[in-house]
Amino acid sequence: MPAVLTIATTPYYDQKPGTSGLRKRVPVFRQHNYLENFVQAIFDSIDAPAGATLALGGDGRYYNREAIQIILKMAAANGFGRVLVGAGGILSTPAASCVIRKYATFGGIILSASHNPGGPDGDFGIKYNTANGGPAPEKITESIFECSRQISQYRIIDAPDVALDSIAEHTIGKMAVSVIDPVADYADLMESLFDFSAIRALLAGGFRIKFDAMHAVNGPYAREIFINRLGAPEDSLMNCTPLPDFGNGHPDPNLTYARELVDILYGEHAPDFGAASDGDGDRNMILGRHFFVTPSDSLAILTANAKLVPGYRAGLAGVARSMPTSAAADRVAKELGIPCYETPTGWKFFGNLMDADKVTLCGEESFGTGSSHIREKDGLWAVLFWLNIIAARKQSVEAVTREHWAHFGRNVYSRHDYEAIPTEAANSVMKHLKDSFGSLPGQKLGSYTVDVCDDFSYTDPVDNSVSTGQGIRVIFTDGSRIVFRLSGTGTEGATLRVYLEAYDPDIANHHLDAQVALSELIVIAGQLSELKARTGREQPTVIT
Ligand code: G16
Repeated sequence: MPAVLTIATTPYYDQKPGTSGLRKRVPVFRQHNYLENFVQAIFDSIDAPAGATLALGGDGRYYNREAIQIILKMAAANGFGRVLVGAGGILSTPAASCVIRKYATFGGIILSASHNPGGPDGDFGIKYNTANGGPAPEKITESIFECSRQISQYRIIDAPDVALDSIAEHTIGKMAVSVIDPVADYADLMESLFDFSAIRALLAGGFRIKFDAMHAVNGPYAREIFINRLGAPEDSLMNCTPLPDFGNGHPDPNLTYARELVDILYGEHAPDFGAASDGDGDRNMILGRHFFVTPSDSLAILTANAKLVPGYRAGLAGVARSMPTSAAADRVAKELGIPCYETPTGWKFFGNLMDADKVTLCGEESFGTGSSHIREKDGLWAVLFWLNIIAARKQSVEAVTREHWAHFGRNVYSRHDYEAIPTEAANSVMKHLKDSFGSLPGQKLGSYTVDVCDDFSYTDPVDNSVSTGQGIRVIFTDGSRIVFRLSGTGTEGATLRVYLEAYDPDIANHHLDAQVALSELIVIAGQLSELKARTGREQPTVIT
């Protein structure tokens, strides 16, 4: 039996999990004992019973394989009885959530920095998900952080690496390691929710799709679902070979970073439908021919059309969106007579609502949509949901969206990101805004009048936990909003996000480009925040 080693270590004081786990540059993770400290802090916090089962996998980015081996040996030394690990160390984030739930594991560790670039100088990340399949709630992430600050030793088994490339059973010490097919369970779950025969008929009838996996984890999942199970032709896929550095790309499915796909969908002879997903497969972008669907609208449209999808035909318990996400879904919920919840940014806030059967669908402006089938957002699920709607309605993406706006009005929406600005400059913008709270209400700014402004806080309706400081809202009397928030997922300086939303019921304006329709609010946001003067930035880095 290989020896269990107890290794002395000293804390790093920067292991505070952000919006979704600990994300740092690879060189940071490769510091002496850095990963080991954090993994031991997870094990010390979660109090798993001896013999418990853990799920483990990652998005295949640089350092994934090394990290998986370390975690396996540490899990064995910390008393786990079995680890289910995806072959090659691969599990997309939604597939990991699916595996945790299907096999009722105690929890899971997911290795990913999501949409952030990878490679030797790129980003790496690690997060812990609980037995419901969702990201650990704040009380666990805070306890992990506390443990990481006090750590003095970690446990690891002195054993050779496990062969991960084929499906097999192994052991490390007394612990079993089951190398599982990373795709099959997830693909089966998708097939159980959507009308695959209707989608197959749509594709066979000449409806052309293009799915861009951005050289990230969803490549093999897309191949199994679109090609093998739905019969799509091979040229429906692009960038579907996962690479540890994502082909030097930035695997974030938006109009800036998924440019190659956007150019195809806006080019001549464009396919009917385009979609992309991110590094770990949980985000999605939906495009029609020469048409972009904002994630906020996407949530609203899925909610309005859920009855067309077998898995949701019985109706929705409710819907939830993060605070900066537009209120388009609220209008649908009102018409359907179901509740709509507004949570802070971060998928972890939806978990309690789903576990308590208060909501079925959830979404965020940050290209995340999902449902209670798992406890993570789910990129391919959103793509299949759209294809199912199109197969049932026999309309284009654009026609579905325009009909939606004609019925509910349009919540014109955009997000402007100012990435990698100095932290002090970003904090000074936020402080300046908070200092103006007293004087803003009632002020007339162009054609808008400020109604209320606040720093969003949320009381979870299930466990009554309170989360404060979740973003500054300036809400106008007509319901239009500007939200200012600092990202919790960046790894360099600070990223300031400015979210802009204006409601327009008038169909005569629905053809307008969002930047044009929002131009007055964009100017007001600049004036209110003094952003240019305080950060020196003239333009956003990314507009979505
Ligand atoms: C994560 C969270 C999302 C959140 C997003 C953006 O996504 O899971 O809930 O909306 O970050 O967060 P922020 O605005 O703080 O950067 P992912 O895809 O990175 O895991």
